[in-house]
Formats: sequence, C-alpha cells, structure tokens
Amino acid sequence: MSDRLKAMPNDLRAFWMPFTANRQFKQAPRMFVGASDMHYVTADGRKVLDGTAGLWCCNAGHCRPKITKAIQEQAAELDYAPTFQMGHPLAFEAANRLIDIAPAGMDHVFFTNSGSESVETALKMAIAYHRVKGEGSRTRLIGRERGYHGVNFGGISVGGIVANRKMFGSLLTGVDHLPHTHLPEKNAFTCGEPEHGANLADELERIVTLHDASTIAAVIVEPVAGSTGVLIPPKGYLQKLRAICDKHGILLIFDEVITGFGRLGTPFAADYFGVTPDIITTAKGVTNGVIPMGAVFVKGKIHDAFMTGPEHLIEFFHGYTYSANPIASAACIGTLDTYRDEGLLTRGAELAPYWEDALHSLKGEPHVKDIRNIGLIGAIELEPIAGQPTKRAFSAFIKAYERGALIRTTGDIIALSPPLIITKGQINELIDHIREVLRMID
Ligand code: PXG
Ligand code: PLP
Repeated sequence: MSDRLKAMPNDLRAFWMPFTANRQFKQAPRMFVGASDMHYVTADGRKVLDGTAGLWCCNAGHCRPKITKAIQEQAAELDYAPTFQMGHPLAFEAANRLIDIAPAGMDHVFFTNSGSESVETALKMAIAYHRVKGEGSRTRLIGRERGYHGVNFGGISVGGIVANRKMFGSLLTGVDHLPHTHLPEKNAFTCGEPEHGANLADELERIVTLHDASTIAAVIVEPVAGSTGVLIPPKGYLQKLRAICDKHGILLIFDEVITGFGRLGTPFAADYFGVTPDIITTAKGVTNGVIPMGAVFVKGKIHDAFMTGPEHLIEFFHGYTYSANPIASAACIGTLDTYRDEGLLTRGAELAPYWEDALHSLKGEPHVKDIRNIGLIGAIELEPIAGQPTKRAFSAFIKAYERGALIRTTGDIIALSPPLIITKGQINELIDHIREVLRMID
C-alpha cells in the first residue's frame, strides 16, 4: 500500500459523496485503500471479501495485471486523442473486440463514459433513428416501474425509482412506464426465472393502444433489474416484449450495464434469454470498472440508417470529449483479454447452480422474506423494521463489513454480485457471513 493511501485524511468535508448518507458516513468513515482479486483492504488493514464486484463492475476481480499494464503503457504512450473528426487505433480495436463477443447482429459500438451516458445515447439514437427513416412522429419512450437507467435526465425519466425522480422536476415529457414484474406473493423463493408474470408484457399493447404505435420510438428495460433490488424477468416476458415491439416497429433497448460481460454466465443477458434487442447499453464491466467507459451496441440497421446524405456531413450530432479515450480503450482491450483468457464471460454458468444452492440455504434465517437468483446475481429481501424502512438491511451491511464482507443493500434488500473469479469456498464464506449477520441484527 502506498504511503499516500495509508494516511487517513483529516478533513472529509469537501467531497460531497454520491448516493451516500454523507453526515453519517463522515462520522464513521469506511475507507478502502487497496484491492487484489477477490478482496479489498481497509484503512485499518483488514481484508474484506468483495460480494458486489465493487458496484457490479469489477467482473474480473481487482488489480488484474493485464488491465493494469495496458493502462500504464497507454498513459505513457498516447494519453489523450480526440475522437471528433480524428481517431486513434485502439478505439477501433476496442470496438471490434466488443463486436466479437456481442450478440449476432449487434455490429457497431458508440463509446460513452458511464452507464448513464450510454442510456442517454441510446434514447437519443432511437428517436433520431426513426426521424432519419422518415418517421419523426415516433418520439415517445417507454420505461418500466422500478427501472434504473442511471441518473441523467433521460435515464431518470424512463427510470422508475421514485427517490431518483421526485426531486427533479418534470423530467422528459412523452414517457410511459410498463408495470414492474415483481410478484412476491406468487414468485417468492423462486430459483432463477419466476413462473408468473409474463403477461405483464401485454401492458405494452395497452400503451400502444392509448398512444398509437406511430408515436412510440423505443422501449427500454433492464433484462434483470439490478439496482432496484434484483427483479428477475418472468419466464417468457422478454420474448413477449420483443414480439410486441416487432409488431409495432418499436425499438427494444436492453440496459445491460449490470448484466453485460458475463454476469449471467453468458456474455450478455440477450444471450441468456435468447432475445436480441436493437440496442444494448453497457458500462461497468467493459473496463472491469477500472477506467470510466460505456459502450452502446447497435444493430446494423440502426447505424446504416444514419449513413445517408452527403458524406462530408456529420451523421449523428452526439458524442463525449472522452468517447473512446485512449486509456479507456486500452483498459477495455486488457479487460477483454482477461475475460477471454480466464473464460470469465461464461464462468458464471458453471458456478450458478452452486451459487443458487448457497443463497437459498438462507431461507428460514431471521427476517428473510424472499431470495432471488440468476447467474451470479443474488438478492435476499428482508422484512423491514416497522416504520423504519432500509434500517435493517443497512445494519446488515455494516455488520458484514465489520466481519469482512462487502455486500450492497437497496431498501431492505441485500444484493450480491461477486466478481466472476469467485471460488466455491469464497461463496461459502460470503453466505456464512450473511447468515451470521442475519442472526445478529435486530
Ligand atoms: N443502467 C443500469 C441498468 C445500471 O445498473 C446505470 C444504468 C448507470 O450507470 P453509471 O455508470 O452512470 O452509474 C446503472 C448503474 C447498485 C448500483 O448498487 C447500481 C448502479 C450504479 C451504482 C450502484 O445497485 N447501476
Ligand atoms: N460543458 C462545456 C462548457 C463544454 O465545453 C463541454 C465539452 O466540450 C461539455 C460541457 C461536455 O463535456 P463532455 O464532452 O466531457 O461530456
């Protein structure tokens, strides 16, 4: 550990922390100062088992050599290069490497710096696509209740998490929401995809009937909703959404910021469910979380629709200063090398049955009212303390951290998404920590 990291700062005021109870945190800060493979190291020198891959992003674990080396070398060779009307080779290589692992037909990549930016990019692309095809009346966007699509205005408009929306005014107009698919009374303690709820996709027909298909640009959903507490699509639901979108000429966007890059035991959730959307938004795992980067995958028909008109004109008025930044591109390639060499994009499939059994062994422990899993994702939903929602899960988070495991909580749900390099022994360790914690907390 470097001396710079060892020193504990004595003034925590300036950093306004994201999605954090700032005042509470600063009274008793929890600091990571190092990491390697499956573990973090805390400021007081303890090892903490990473049950969440950082924030669902470090799919290959921490401080992996190929990624570190790629970044170091690139920083010394070409630090920054514009990608507006200029290029650098790694941007093109990264895009080609991504296409190689993408679902068939997704053959172009637009680079961003985060999941939130990938979502804005996809929504703008969808609206502009219909316009360049002469269907400029298709501007409506359909999201879903409890959806999370990042924090920018488009994303919170199609998103469905009330706390992320209610403070921020009127948002985008022309947005509708499908109902969420969480049916605990029918589906509690299901292993994998739940049986009930595919018919909720038919709500899209109702929205089409209300507005007419000619006004609707796109539907955006997370194939597995992560941030809201892991909602797994009912069997047949995504297939139905795809069919209804096809019937009405509506683009289907899968937000795979969490599910992309092996989380379900397939490269993408689109592969897992056998449903190919028109656009896939990604971030996080594209660089193993190490350097900010997002990637939007699009079908040829969308890209090609823009490639008309005089060739000297810009086709899509959109992009970020750091789209395909050289160091991010190098990190992406180093990450894809690591995933390939260690088989990580499919390793989750081998571990998923073991993971499922371990997770569901928590049934019957105190406070547990549902357990859900798919691929290497798990959720344990707790009964809230009466009148004090989120408090029980948060104390589980603190206790787990003190014992040496990083878990993530949202509301009263514990969400788990370990790096894809986790061993069976480490799965046992993680679940045992949680079992002990559940027995300790009020
Ligand atoms: N879409 C989805 C589906 C996401 O999960 C974003 C967009 C936004 O990505 P950025 O890179 O802008 O944060 C996300 C991000 C959690 C948690 O603990 C989830 C996310 C981010 C931070 C925490 O559930 N998802
Ligand atoms: N704001 C100002 C004043 C800018 O000049 C720019 C980019 O040039 C931006 C915002 C957007 O920044 P970015 O491209 O990093 O998203």
